[in-house]
Amino acid sequence: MAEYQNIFTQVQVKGPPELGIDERGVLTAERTDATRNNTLVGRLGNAQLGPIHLGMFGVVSIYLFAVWFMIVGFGMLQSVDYNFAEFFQRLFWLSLDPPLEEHGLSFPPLNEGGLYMIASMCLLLSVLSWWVRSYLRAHELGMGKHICWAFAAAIWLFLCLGLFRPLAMGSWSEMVPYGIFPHLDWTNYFSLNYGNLFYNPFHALCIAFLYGSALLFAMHGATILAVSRLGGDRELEQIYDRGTASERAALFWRWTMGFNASMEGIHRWAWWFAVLVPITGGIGIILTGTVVDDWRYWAIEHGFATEVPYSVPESSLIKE
Ligand code: 07D
Repeated sequence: MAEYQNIFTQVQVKGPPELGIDERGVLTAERTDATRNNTLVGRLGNAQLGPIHLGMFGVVSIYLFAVWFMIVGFGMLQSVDYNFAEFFQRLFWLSLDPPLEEHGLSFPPLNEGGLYMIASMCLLLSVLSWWVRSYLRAHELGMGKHICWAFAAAIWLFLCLGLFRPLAMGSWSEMVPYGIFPHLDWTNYFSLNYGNLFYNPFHALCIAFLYGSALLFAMHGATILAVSRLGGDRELEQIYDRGTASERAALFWRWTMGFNASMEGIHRWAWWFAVLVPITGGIGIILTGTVVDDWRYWAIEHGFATEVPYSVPESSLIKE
């Protein structure tokens, strides 16, 4: 059998399904027992689909997500007078909107944001249930909890946008509308309303970590692929017994930039960069409208922006 395999040459072994461990011997009942093999899926990852573990939190999460989805759908349908043709035609423009400003933090009538609030509670509980599920599944497998803490960082940003900032601003109307283009418009409006979010240093940090994550991912992915011919994709073995793959990969980076991350450390770099995207983002959102009303003026006050927006040559100025 070929030793070196890649996405194009991969040998897909088909045998009895691998059902996974069950250390406590009680939980297999909560997993589906149906498994399938799919060659196409096998080209992208593991060819075996399933078994999937649902458990109580999985069921709760999927159920509440479906309720959120249905409420948003019905809200949108109502906004076009239950006309299905118009619903599909204008789907990307439709939305279920947060309560009106006058309701502050009280519970509004159903058609003035009440429905939106019920949907939001379902979404929140659904996301939290999924988090618990990610924790419990990792625990069951004796894994570290890195995935669920990273997910928690994303939930932090989600909560900053939908719960903490609206609470701090004293109004549920600050929440984000559910709709494709309306949420984009909300984002744009948010930036314009608070003096251009680009001047918010936490938005800047958030972007730096986002782009940094992409760069690290590309560097790491490319490095491992480049040495997989020498077994570099067996990352664990390479950590405790650095073979020629790891040595070369490390040397490549020392040659090109004088420094190399370790085989283990690169994953910590990646984890922190990714996790810092929503952490810094959430801080930036919470500060907006609460501590800082206009980020551009804030930047001028703190000496890293000037009154004149752009430095343009005299000759290009339009003369009256
Ligand atoms: C949103 C939270 C976690 C999500 C969870 C999921 C479900 C439901 C539903 C599938 C993503 C729960 C929900 C399961 C799903 C279905 C049906 C994570 C989220 C738990 N920006 N900007 C960022 C750039 C500008 C603005 C972040 C770039 C303009 C606002 C990021 C540019 C304006 C906010 C980023 C740019 C503006 C942001 C998001 C360039 C006006 C935020 C990071 C090049 C358009 C958010 C501090 C992320 C933030 C945010 C990038 C420009 C406004 C780094 C590259 C100037 C209002 N912007 N932005 O991971 O954190 O989000 O800001 O122009 O709130 Mg920005």
